[in-house]
Parts: sequence; structure tokens; C-alpha cells
Amino acid sequence: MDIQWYPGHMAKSRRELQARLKITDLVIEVVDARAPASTRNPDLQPLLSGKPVVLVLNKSDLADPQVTPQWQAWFRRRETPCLAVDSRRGVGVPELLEMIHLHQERPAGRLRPWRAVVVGIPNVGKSALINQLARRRAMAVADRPGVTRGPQWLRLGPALELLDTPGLLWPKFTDPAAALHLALVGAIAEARLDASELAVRLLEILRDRYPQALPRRYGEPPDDGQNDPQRWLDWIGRRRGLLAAGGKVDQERAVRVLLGDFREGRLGPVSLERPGEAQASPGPLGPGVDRSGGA
Ligand SMILES: Nc1nc2c(ncn2[C@@H]2O[C@H](COP(=O)(O)OP(=O)(O)OP(=O)(O)O)[C@@H](O)[C@H]2O)c(=O)[nH]1
Ligand SMILES: [Mg+2]
Repeated sequence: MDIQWYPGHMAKSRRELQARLKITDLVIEVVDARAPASTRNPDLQPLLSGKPVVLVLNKSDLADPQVTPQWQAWFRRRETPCLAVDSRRGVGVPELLEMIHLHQERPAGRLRPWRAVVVGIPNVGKSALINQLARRRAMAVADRPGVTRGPQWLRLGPALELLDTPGLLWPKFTDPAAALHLALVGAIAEARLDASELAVRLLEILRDRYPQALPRRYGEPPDDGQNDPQRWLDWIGRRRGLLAAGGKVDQERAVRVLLGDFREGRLGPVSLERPGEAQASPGPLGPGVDRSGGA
């Protein structure tokens, strides 16, 4: 596995963003509602100095509807205006537009249009959100990190411009759990991490927080063995007929089925993080982990 901590293109994107921030009036920071702590880029904060920020908890359709309001309250207590949004269906978008227009009320006589920039880590749905705000497919959207390559302006009306930006990660991680959450929500290419480690993390969260999610999707395993991750991988493999030579379950394929079902929301809404827990924070991850998010 090639080790690239913070590839050149991201450093360049950061410089480009820094330059453009000077000419924008509002920052729309997009995070993944399933992991709002891990998917917030700490490297962005120093760049935003003084600009008003609206935080969007996107993909809220995939997150636990009981947990997302707790996050909203948590951020609001920290003076961060915050909205839950589903950019696939447009839920929360009218409220966001309202918030934008609220900020937009400015003294008359300004010479340039009012500008908002959409920032965040890769694959959180920045471009999808812009398309919802614009009500058309103006930006390319795809379920992999690194789709938006450079900054792109979009005019929304005579006096409002939006800027889409490429997803940005930060150079160093401290918490390995943060990296797992980033990979689970698709912000770092999964191939950069050990997929079975991702599966174990996910299975633990499901066991502790969403005990019905696995039985609902795959049925109850017949044995009454330990309720550990391995038991579920074996069961998923057997249910799906993913057998390797000798009749043993093909672990890799079972992992892929599980992660695919999670990403597509087929396990039901799941929040990987809750406010008040020991939160993932940035720092060194260890070898073999590439945060480029690039494919
Ligand atoms: N379920 C769900 N999927 C979403 C939502 N928003 C975006 N997506 C999907 O997430 C994937 C990534 O969306 P993009 O808009 O390309 O993400 P991005 O943040 O612009 O990504 P980069 O340009 O790579 O930084 C796409 O498959 C979208 O359809 C949402 O609110 N809910
Ligand atoms: Mg994009």
C-alpha cells in the first residue's frame, strides 16, 4: 500500500481556498451527520477567521434521527448555527436558503455580488447540496472522494454566488477511530485502510447501539455463540453463500457485503458518533493510511 499522508493536490486546494475565502461573505461547512466530529476538518478553522459559518449536517437521512438533534443542540450551544440536511431529497434546503438570505441582508450600495463558499472534507455532499440550492444539476456528484477537482463558481441570482470546493483533509490524525469513521462514511478511499478493521468497528457500534439492525437485515444467526463481530461476519457470509474453498466463509466478501449495506443505508439509519463521547481528534494515524481521499 502506498503511503501518502497529505498529497500535493490537497495542499494546493487549501491555498486556493484560502485565497478565495477573502472574497466570500459566508462559509457553509458541510459535515456527515453520521460522524459530525470526525468529519469536521480542524485545519479549516484557522482559515475561516471571522467569517460567519453555517454548519450543515448532511446525509441526515442516513443518520439516527434521535442523535442528529442532539448534535444540532450541541453545536448551537457552541454558537455555531447548524442545520440537518438531506441533499439527496432536498430536506432542510429551504431552511438553509433562508439562513443564507438572513446573512445576505447587507447595507445597500455594494459593488460585487454576495458570495457563499461550501467547504468540507471529501464526499460529504458539498456538490449535491449546491445542486439542491440551485435546483439543477450544476455540479458533478458521485459516491467517491475527490470528485470536485477545483473551485467552481455558480451564480444563483443577480446578487448571489456560490463556490463549490474540492474536499479537504488535514495533514495529521491522532485518533485511529476517526480514520475508521472517515473511511466508513466514504471520505477516505476504503482501499487505504484495512476493510476488516472497518467492519469490526461498524459491527461493534451496531451491537452496542443498534442491536436490531443486523438481525433485521440478515436474520438471527442460528447458534447462540458470542455476540462478537466474527460471529456476524460468518453469518453474513453463510446467508449470502460467500464460501471459499473448504466450505469456510470468504471473509473479504462478507466484509464487502456488510460495508456496502451500511453505505447504502440498508442497515437503517446509524450514527457512528454522539455528542459527549470521547471524540475523535486529529493526529498521526500510523503507517499505511492515506488521507488523500483520492481514488
Ligand atoms: N443519502 C444521501 N446521500 C447523499 C447526500 N448528499 C450527497 N449524497 C451522496 O453522496 C455522494 C457524494 O456527494 P458529492 O456531492 O459528490 O460530495 P462532495 O462533498 O462534493 O465530494 P468531493 O467533490 O469529492 O469533495 C453522492 O453519491 C451523493 O449522491 C444526502 O444528504 N443523503
Ligand atoms: Mg464535490
